[in-house]
Amino acid sequence: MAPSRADQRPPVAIVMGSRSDWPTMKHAAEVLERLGIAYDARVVSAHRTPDRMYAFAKGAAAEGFKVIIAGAGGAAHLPGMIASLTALPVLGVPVKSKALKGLDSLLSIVQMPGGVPVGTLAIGEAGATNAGLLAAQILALSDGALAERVAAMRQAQTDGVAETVED
Ligand code: RP5
Repeated sequence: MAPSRADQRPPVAIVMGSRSDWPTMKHAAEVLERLGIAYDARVVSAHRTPDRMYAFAKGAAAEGFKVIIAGAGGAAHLPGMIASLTALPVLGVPVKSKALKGLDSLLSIVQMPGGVPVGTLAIGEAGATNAGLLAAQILALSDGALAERVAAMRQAQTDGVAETVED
């Protein structure tokens, strides 16, 4: 769970409530790596390490982060609590929980009160992948070279969809 590149201040923070969330959240990291975007991945729990969560959220902008991807499962308060403490865009990933298959995570993250937004993605790996891509698209608004890499990735995805159903 080390930063992907040490040669620059990472613009993206990937935070998660538990190490058990990493198999899901690594899909966000993989997209960022493919696009050459540095990130920092940390375990920050709203419930088990609230002081760490507060310090991270309050200091995130000063650390140089531009976008925060926050994943959690169950009573998934981490993305919303971070969003309450920073003006950086927060993308929330509902991690698939054992008991309720992530529906609890989704509802905990998506039902924010008006005025404190969390951009909520799909449950599980697809949500993490899209969080990474959405973070890239946000950063690409002010980075033309990155915008070209994002466009190339999307085009490769389109090109990879066969129209026929047989090999
Ligand atoms: C949440 O509780 C975490 O985000 C994780 O999805 C879930 C279970 O955590 P562990 O008990 O596996 O550490 O806070």
